[in-house]
Amino acid sequence: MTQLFSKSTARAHTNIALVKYWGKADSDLKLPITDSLSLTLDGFYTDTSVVFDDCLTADEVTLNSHRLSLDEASRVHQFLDVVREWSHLTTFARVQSVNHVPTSAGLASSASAFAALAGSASRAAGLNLSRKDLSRLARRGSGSASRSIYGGFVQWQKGNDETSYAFPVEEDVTWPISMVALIVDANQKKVSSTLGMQTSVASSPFYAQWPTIVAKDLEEIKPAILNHDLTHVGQIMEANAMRMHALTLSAAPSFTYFNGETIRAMNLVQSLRQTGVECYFTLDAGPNLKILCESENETTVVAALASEFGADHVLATRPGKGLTYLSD
Ligand code: 2P0
Repeated sequence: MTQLFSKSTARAHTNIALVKYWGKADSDLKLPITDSLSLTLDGFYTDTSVVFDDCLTADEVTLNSHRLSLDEASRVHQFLDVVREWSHLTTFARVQSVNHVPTSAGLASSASAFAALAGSASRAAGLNLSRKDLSRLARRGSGSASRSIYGGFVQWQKGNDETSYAFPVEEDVTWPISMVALIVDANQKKVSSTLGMQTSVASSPFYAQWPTIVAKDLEEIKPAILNHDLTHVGQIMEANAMRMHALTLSAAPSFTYFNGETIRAMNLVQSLRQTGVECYFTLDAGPNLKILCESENETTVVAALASEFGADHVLATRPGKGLTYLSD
C-alpha cells in the first residue's frame, strides 16, 4: 500500500565551541569523552527539506543544487538509516540542502547540516521529537550538531546514547557580543575532525590531561558567560583552543590545522588586545580564526582584520537561534 508522506523543511545555524569537543568514547554513536560548550551563530546556517517517497529506490541527496554521489552522501545515508530505525520506516528519502556556510573551512558546516537534517527528516518521517531527542538524533550525524538544536550558549553533555545530548546555558543572549570569522584559507580541510580527534586520542601523550582541562574550563566559563565577563570567557576560550591544538601537534603522526596565515592572524589578535581592543580567538579543525569581542568593538576588529587579510575574508556574526521549521 502506498503511504502518503509530507515534506518538512528546517533551518539550523552553525555553532562555534568555546570549550571544545575533541575525542569520542564511541565512534558509531558519536559519544564524546567530555562535555563541550558552544555559541550558536546567526550568520551561518543550513536549510534542508526532506520527503520520504515510496517511488524511490535509494536516498537522493542534493547539496547546493549539486546531486551527491553515493560516496559523497554516505554520512547522510547512514543518518537516514537511523531515522528509519527510529520511525520504523523502510522508505527512501529525497533530501535537498542549501548551505549558507563556507563548507569545510573549519566553520562547522556539519553542525548546521546535521541539525537541520535531524529536524526535517524526523518530522518528514512522522516523528514528533522533543528538543532533547532531536539533539540525540543530530549527534548521530555529527557530534557538534547536537549543540545546534539550541540557540545561544549551549552545553553538550557526555553520557550514553540516552543521556548524551545538549541543553541551553543561555538561549536568548542579552550580552551584546560578536563572533568575527576570519577566513585565511577556504579550501577543504586536510584532516577531518573525525580522523583528527581519533589520532589525538590514540597517540597524544597529553590526551590524559584533556578531560581535566575541559572540566575546569566549563566550571569557570559558565559563570563568566552569565556575568558577561569577556575577559574571563575570552581567556578560557583561547587557552582551551590552544590546548586542543596541542593534542594534534603532540599526536603520532604529528599534524596541525594551522598554516602560516593562521599564526599571523593570532599575532594580530594579540596585538589588537595590547592596544586596548579586547578580543580573543578560537580555532577548530581548520586554519581559520573566530574572534570574540563586544559588539561595540566589532567595527574596529573587522577593520583591523580586513586591512591585513582583505575585507572579503572577514565575516561578522552575532548569537543565533536554534532549530526552526520553515514549512511543512
Ligand atoms: C567542536 N569540532 O567542539 C570541535 C572542535 C572541531 C574542533 O566538533 O566526528 O564534525 O562528526 O562528531 O562534530 C567538529 O567535529 O565531528 C567539531 P564528528 P564534528 O566544535
